Amino acid sequence: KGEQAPERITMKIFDLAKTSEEDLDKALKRPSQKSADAIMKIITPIIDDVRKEGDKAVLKYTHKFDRATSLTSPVLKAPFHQSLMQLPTETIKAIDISFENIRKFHAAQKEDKPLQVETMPGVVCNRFSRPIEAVGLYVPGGTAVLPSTALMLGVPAMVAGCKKIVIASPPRADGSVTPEIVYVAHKVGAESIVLAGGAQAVAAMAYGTESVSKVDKILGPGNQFVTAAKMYVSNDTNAGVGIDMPAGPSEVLVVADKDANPAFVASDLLSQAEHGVDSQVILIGIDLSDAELKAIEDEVHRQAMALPRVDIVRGSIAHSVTVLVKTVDEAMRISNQYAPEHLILQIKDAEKAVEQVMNAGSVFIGEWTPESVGDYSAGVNHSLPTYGYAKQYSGVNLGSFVKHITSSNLTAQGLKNVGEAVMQLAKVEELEAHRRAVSIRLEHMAQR
Ligand code: HSO
Ligand code: ZN
Repeated sequence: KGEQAPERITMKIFDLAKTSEEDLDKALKRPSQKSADAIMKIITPIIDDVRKEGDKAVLKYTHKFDRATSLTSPVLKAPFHQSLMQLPTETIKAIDISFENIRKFHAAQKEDKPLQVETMPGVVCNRFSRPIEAVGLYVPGGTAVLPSTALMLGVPAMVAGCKKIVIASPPRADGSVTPEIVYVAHKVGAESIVLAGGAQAVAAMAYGTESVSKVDKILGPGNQFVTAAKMYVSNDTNAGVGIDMPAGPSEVLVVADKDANPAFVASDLLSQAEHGVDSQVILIGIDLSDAELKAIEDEVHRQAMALPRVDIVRGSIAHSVTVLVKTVDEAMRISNQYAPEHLILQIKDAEKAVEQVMNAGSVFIGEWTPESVGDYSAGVNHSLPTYGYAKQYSGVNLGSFVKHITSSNLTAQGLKNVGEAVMQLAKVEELEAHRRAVSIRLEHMAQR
């Protein structure tokens, strides 16, 4: 009796022409998450505990959840000792190249001069930006260490000029931090590394503890507990902390036509599928013959079987789908409806199709642009809206680390020009003091 052949790793297929709008919606639904209530019940006591007990509570949870029982302080303060960032030269080189590309792209997003508009003669409106003073960057641990996330959050924070950069990441069981993360923290000028993960890390940065600095904004992806904790603290006016966006499992949507290389297409699908069992990957095939579709499917199975994380891939492929369409327009309509975190266009005239992109976190154009280049080194950010939030959120960018402040500056003539409108509206709203703040000045002018 021979060994049983492994179950084929393949995505469910839907033909747009034979699928109702409703069934398509169902097929493209993201895998459901644990109920928000259940998660809140778990994290609320943890957050309360950290707020009241500070370091002691943070350590307690780190000992428990990360099994780092030898840890005696939840914080590593800069300057970080050289011995904590010992890395092979090729790793240093890779981080340095990526750092520089990410720095360049985010530095170009700086608005070097304030925006100024004279809306009426003598009425000048300005907008300028200032860095958020203290930011907390959450770098997930979990099934993979992600120093690239430290780069994607730390570099723009540094470029924006944030005074205090705090990085939080769950420690390894021996209580140490991954040297790659320490090296990135050092490069971006981080003030400290909080050796904690989950809701306890978020709470520590939101409220501050004896040794963890309180921050003004918390950014970064994380599991459902981290996301829920970010939501919780951002709703607590006592914390006075902002967040970037709700984060969900990673996802990619690949649009491929007849000319696409099946091996490339499969490799892109799998590079997202390996993130976690809750990840989702979507293939939209444009006008593919049975043989062309089969070539992609064969590649998905063959390449998946050779991956170290094949078990995770099995999980994510189980709720991933292929949708067959006839035209680019159909493909783009579905993509916009799905609003993928990553959109890969492996089609002829890919650049032209970009004009039709309405909802997506980041787009990868043409066959030589795998998503991995954006995950690590091209310069674009990989901290992106998932779960359909690309409909209303941008990915992390320089703007995520600054506030925009407006100012107005009127001359006497300017106040004469706009004053009447102000007084009228103040009257409508029955706010007499507002009206008088203008009239008192106009009268003063008339008396001179
Ligand atoms: N694709 C992930 C980011 C990442 N990939 C980190 C590798 N490391 C979510 O956008
Ligand atoms: Zn990735």
